[in-house]
Amino acid sequence: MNASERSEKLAQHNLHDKPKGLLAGLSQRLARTSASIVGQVQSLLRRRPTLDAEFFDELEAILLQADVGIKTTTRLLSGLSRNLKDGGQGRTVSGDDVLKVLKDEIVTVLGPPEPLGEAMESPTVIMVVGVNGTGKTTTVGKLCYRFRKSGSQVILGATDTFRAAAIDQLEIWGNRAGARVIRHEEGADPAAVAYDACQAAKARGADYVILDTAGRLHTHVNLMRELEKVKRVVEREIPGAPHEVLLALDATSGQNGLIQATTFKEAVEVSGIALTKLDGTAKGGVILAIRDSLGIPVKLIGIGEGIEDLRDFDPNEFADAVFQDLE
Ligand SMILES: Nc1nc2c(ncn2[C@@H]2O[C@H](COP(=O)(O)OP(=O)(O)O)[C@@H](O)[C@H]2O)c(=O)[nH]1
Ligand SMILES: [Mg+2]
Repeated sequence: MNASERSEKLAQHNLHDKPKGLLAGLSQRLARTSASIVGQVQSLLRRRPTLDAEFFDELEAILLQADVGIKTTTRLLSGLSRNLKDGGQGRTVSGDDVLKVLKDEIVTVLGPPEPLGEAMESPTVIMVVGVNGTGKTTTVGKLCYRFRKSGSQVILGATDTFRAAAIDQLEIWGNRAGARVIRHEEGADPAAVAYDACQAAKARGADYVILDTAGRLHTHVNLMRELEKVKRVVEREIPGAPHEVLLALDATSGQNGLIQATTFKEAVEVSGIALTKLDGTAKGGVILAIRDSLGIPVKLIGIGEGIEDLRDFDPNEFADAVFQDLE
């Protein structure tokens, strides 16, 4: 292959395969959410092409089913009727118009993308918190891999010392991604692990420290106290840290997840949400409820169990993937 062939191939790859491939990949992972919102609205439009009160009642039910939540659903419905001119009552509009307006309203509710917090001076410290099984360790592993791929040095802290298996699980991710894991024995003080992780990062000039925390303790109060203590140690050891407190929320947990978010938000000032398992759920509408009712931005989305199945959350890209049939 000569130089011009090579550059043509590269251009084709960049122009066509890559962006389309990425979006297609995301659409595929969000297919269940797409079916539960766009698919259902399309079928409603076939049954009720007139935007009467019954139409809006049924639309409300569809959005609530997809876990959009009552507050956000109300906001979407009023945006929709406002934008479909005469209040939408009794008018026949094209189904594509309705879907386009709904998509725009969704993008508006989601707001602009919010990047992960970064330190002015390395290391950046990221704490990942959340209840058991929400995907904390997996998210730590994926994030670590992403940073490693861009050439950064990462230290992982096994601050979930509640079970030995949790420490081993993090070690496996560390090995896969190529990062050192700071670990103590089962039952050790998590704040001591956090301290050592910060020291190791400073000594080695690492770019990132990611702390995997516990999700279960004997009591909820103990868990919150433990997280607060870890946070205090990090604050003391590294100026400006933690630069990000990410709450791992399972997208399939619905309104329950929102209640969890509130308690973590109070204890450790959650700065962003990693919404996991979006690939397995028809209830991805919860992403709208989170933004509108908690005021915490979703920064990352988990779309599979693999090491590369993590994306920055970009509201436009998300809406494009959910509404892909419209393009
Ligand atoms: N399908 C899917 N599974 C996920 C995702 N994130 C995590 N999981 C799975 O959820 C389970 C619990 O994850 P884990 O990281 O151990 O949760 P933790 O207890 O919060 O640390 C594991 O089986 C993961 O493979 C995701 O984005 N998509
Ligand atoms: Mg874990």
